[in-house]
Amino acid sequence: MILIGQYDSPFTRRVAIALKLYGLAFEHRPWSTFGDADKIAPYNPLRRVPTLVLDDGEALIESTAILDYLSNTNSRISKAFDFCVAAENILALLNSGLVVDSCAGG
Ligand SMILES: N[C@@H](CCC(=O)N[C@@H](CS)C(=O)NCC(=O)O)C(=O)O
Repeated sequence: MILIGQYDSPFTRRVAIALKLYGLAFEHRPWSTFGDADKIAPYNPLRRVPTLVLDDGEALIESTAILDYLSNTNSRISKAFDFCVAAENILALLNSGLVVDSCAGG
């Protein structure tokens, strides 16, 4: 796989982090959407990053869609991600005050 995009892009970073966590090997092409737009164009006509080029040549765009793809094709680790997302949602609910933590304050 080839990950196109510089790590100053938070969207590229989240894909790179997911690839690392999944233990997936990838080549990194730190191309800029400004200076390297012509290099990105053959893979993504929108010239945006991140773009993830799969081994069969198919190019995925939009970090959320890329993360979905990685999650769906790597089920063992995605369970850990699902757990983290669930934990984050619970914390967000507790922080919102909509749910009272019965353990808090004794
Ligand atoms: N919704 C997109 C956002 C990606 C994005 O905004 N990428 C910026 C770099 S951080 C980009 O490609 N900008 C160049 C452009 O839009 O032409 C995603 O999650 O992948």
